[in-house]
Amino acid sequence: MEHEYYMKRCLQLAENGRQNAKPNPMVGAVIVARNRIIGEGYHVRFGEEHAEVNAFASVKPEDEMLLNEATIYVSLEPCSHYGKTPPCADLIISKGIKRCVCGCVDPFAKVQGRGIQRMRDAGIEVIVGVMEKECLALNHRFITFNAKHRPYILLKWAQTLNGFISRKGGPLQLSTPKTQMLVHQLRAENDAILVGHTTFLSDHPRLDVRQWSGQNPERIVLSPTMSAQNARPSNWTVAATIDKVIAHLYATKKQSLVVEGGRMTLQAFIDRGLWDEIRIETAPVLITDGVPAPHIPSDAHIEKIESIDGNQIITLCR
Ligand code: AOF
Ligand code: ZN
Repeated sequence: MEHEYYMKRCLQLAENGRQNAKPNPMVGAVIVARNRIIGEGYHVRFGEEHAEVNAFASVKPEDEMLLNEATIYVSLEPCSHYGKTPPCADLIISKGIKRCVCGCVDPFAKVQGRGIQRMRDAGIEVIVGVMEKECLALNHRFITFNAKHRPYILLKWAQTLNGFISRKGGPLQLSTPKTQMLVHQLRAENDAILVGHTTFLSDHPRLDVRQWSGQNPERIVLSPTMSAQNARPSNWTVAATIDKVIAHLYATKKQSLVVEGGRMTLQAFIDRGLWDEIRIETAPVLITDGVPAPHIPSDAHIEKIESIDGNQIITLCR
């Protein structure tokens, strides 16, 4: 319980890095001695100090003598490599810390348990996996990218109550102004976005973030026939197969991909098992005929159900 209490504080602190830490993970750290927090910090910005460094910097001079009886809580395993900053595991060892409680292992190839091992070798008691699910979820894009060597993939579609995603040959407005704005927020949070060429040609989607602040994701149209020259607007990426898209995104360090349709494209991702999350918006609308929604994969489970402006948003995970 005590561990969970302080780990919750780490998660709260980590959250402050949401805008600026990426592509690094959001990380929070708390130093505790004699049932009191004597230092805390988070990873503020990519390229700058890690959470642990900021936590140690916040310890008051009069509390420094408590470090050798202190526990440091970190939402992610302390790093063991020289990146833009020196290894946090070494810093923790040099400060004489007694115990380290980590939320989860860092799957980044240069770390992967080496930070934990290095602290154990130095005689520090290390506990791993406190609030692990929450710590992994906080950085789901970073974690998936490093653990699975591909971007985190979110499939999303909107459907009628009777399961159609569009009319045959005609538009169908299912999102509400608010859910539409949330789609723009989602785009701003992700690195790339993809549609199939039928959707691209019929809907002329902009797939930008005009209703939210932030950067547009890389926009990709999946097409076996289209060339980069006839893709308009021209700043889209054109790709012939799904595997090439995934390899391209991994090589260019894009940690996440949103697939916005249409049916064939979504189904192709599902059939290949290439998905981490599926978000379905169901509007209380009935039509008689249309394009049916993709099949929900059998290993999906319901993570969350929300109701926004009368539409139901169901999030599925595996
Ligand atoms: C930590 N604490 O607060 C964070 C960690 O290039 P660098 O030096 O910033 O290192 C980036 C890597 O360090 C990143 O990929 C991840 O493995 C780890 N992030 N580690 O000990 C932190 N943000
Ligand atoms: Zn570090």
